[in-house]
Amino acid sequence: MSNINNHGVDMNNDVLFQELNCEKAATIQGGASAQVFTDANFSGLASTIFSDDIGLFDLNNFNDKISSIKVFSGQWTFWSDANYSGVGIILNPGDYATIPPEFNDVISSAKRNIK
Ligand SMILES: [Ca+2]
Ligand SMILES: [Ca+2]
Repeated sequence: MSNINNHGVDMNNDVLFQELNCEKAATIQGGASAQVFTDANFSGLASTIFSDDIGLFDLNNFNDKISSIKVFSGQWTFWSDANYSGVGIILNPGDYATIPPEFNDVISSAKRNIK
């Protein structure tokens, strides 16, 4: 009887610990998954992505203007055309002060492949 109870307490502690870790990670990133910039070196206008996909970067006319990218979490594909079509570049978490010339000022959509 007491063994069963102890096991239950341990499992609850594990779950609580995991939830706290997720909360902490979300606080550090502000819940954002990526950030895009109209100029190289994270300058110009910035737009923060909080969702898992952007069918078209139409907000503030980011379409065909993105020149640098920060990926905070997951693996993303940034596409040259709207709705995840055209040519794609796969980016893992990291800071990309510049992107390959063939993707500069052409990105129109993005989707997170892996969370
Ligand atoms: Ca640009
Ligand atoms: Ca485009």
